[in-house]
Amino acid sequence: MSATRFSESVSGSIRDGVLVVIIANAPVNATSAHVRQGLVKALDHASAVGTVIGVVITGAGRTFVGGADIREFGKPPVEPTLPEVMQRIENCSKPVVASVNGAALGGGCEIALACHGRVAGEAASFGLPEVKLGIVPGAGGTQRLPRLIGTVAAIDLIGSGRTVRPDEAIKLGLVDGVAADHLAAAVGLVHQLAGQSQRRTGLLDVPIAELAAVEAASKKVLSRSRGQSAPAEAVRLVRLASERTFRDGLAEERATFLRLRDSNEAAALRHVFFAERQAGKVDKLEGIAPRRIETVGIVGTGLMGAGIAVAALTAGYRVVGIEQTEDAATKGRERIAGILDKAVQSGRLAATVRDGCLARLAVAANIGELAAADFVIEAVFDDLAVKTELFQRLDGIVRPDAILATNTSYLNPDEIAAATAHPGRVVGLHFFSPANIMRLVEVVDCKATAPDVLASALAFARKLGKLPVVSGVTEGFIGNRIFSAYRREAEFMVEDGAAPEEVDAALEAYGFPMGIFTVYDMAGLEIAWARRKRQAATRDPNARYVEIADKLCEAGRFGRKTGKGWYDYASGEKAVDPEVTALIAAARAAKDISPRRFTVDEIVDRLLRAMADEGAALLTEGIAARSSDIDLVMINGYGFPAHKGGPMFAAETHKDITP
Ligand code: T1G
Repeated sequence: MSATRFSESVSGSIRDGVLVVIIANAPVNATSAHVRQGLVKALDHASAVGTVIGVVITGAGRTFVGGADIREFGKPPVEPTLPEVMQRIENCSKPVVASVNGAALGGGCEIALACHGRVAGEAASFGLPEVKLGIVPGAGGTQRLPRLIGTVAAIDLIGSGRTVRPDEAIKLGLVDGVAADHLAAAVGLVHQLAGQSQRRTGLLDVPIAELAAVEAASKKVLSRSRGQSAPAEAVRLVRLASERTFRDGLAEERATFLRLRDSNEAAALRHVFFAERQAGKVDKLEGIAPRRIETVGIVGTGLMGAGIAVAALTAGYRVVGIEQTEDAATKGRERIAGILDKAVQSGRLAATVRDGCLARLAVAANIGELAAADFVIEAVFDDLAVKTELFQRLDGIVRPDAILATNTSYLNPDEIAAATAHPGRVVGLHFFSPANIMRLVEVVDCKATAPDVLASALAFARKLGKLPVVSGVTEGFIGNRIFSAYRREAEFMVEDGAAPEEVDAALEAYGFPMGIFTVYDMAGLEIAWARRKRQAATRDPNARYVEIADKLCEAGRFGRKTGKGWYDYASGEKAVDPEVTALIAAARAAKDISPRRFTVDEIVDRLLRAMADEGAALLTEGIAARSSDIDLVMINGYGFPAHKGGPMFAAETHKDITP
């Protein structure tokens, strides 16, 4: 049957007396203005044509509807608004059924909720992830979802922004059926509903829920919101659904959505959303195909190597781990198996997947086992001679087209590459520990790295589910270089009068999970101390240098692991240590510094400015390709609060930062 076009992205055709409406708005069928206009025209058409008994709405391609068009936010609204479309669907005199072929997210899920019935295909997923964008659902989601699945489940889904697959959706009552041929099932459901009074979601009563369960669900969402306002607003709106009329609830939801949409928090999270999709895009790699990778070699199966091995195994690769002795190899395999077992115990991994991973894992003491590897990552002690010697040995073992990746944090990978037979096949892959959990990987584009090797490293990182950010070669790459600047500025302020606990409190109030001195104590002070001692001979004598951290190390205060660092941990919790307070006072006196007070705003402004200035230098030097990459590194590797957008975004929008 020929299709009727209702707009550039919405068309329909008749199937068994049902108007099947297809939304085709690449890449994710976002509800752009022409989608909304097309849907209204299709509903008008269905209502006007007597032989049409009802409507099915479905999406073209892999997505049902990926949500409102985020790029339209902040622009003047174009009629019809999404809430108006939902009302037209829900109030349609003929049955409207959603045939959910893929992701139904945000406004996409709200379209499904406004329909009189919902059938999920096997590839369907449902979610209201608006809180991840700093907003709340704005087209009825907070008011319709609890009417279908209850208040507690709705608080969980909308407060967390997580998605559900068909099996959970049907259990929750979110869909009426799951079918491989969801379109045929949806047409069938229209026939079942035709001629009856429609089950309008908005007119359903919210099922009564136990207050204790509602409170517990609310508390769980709020405990994770760490400084963000959207999750709390989402919970408030869902709970309102059982307290106010549908009309009042919709009005309150819309007002809250519009207020949050224009907030700094939402702007920051939208920035992060688009930044993540830009990261890892490298112009010079246009048209460059990555090499085939099936077997991954990992030299060193300590904490870092084992984490990388688990990430590669769960991504489906075959992994050959290498250690120096049989005993170390056995321990390495046990370490990897232990991480996989923990993932199974926590429900994050199916036991069958774990078994498949172990079947694809070999850990040996014979480095010759790497002959078959397509991609080898070294995760050995961070020493230039050790890594260089290893790569020289690998030159004689692996195939010429195999890729060698160094996981160094601070060494210069160009020097490692230069010592090998094929520098073009060397690339940096700086994982963040634990490598099986942390999303961020800095992919280091060395001077000699061949384009297809860089493309292969990026493809490998993506297949691991990582967030790859390309960095040029500089000490500490993007993240650690900015972290060093951040640490220096914090220590300047401590030497000038701020207490470490004041700096940490200011950072935690801003949204960091932990302040820098607490992080320092967790990571261990000795690492930076070793680097400062290494750099002492070449340090600029005229540059300000704070010796307080050195004094702490000289006193054996290396942080939490030694029970003392910037704080004291005798009680098990961090506590201000009078010895440190005295040590800081002595350091100030030695430089005739009269301590002064710092406000919280000044502490935050100075640290944001230090990070942003270092980020600007990285852009000027061509180490970072774009400022949003720098934001992603600091958010995903160093705890910078995502709802502040990252240091570069915050510097641009933070009104009080001193120029
Ligand atoms: N608006 C505009 N562009 C979008 C978009 C959206 N909602 N979603 C994705 N894109 C772009 C993305 O920037 C990228 O562009 C391309 O599509 C492919 O994306 C009223 C107000 C749907 C699961 O939060 O989760 O509805 O880089 O790489 O891996 O209550 O995109 O190619 O130029 O992610 O296949 C709520 C966001 C919006 C879902 C597909 N919806 N999107 O993943 O592709 S607010 C969301 C996603 C809302 C209502 C409220 C994913 C996806 P480019 P991609 P993918």
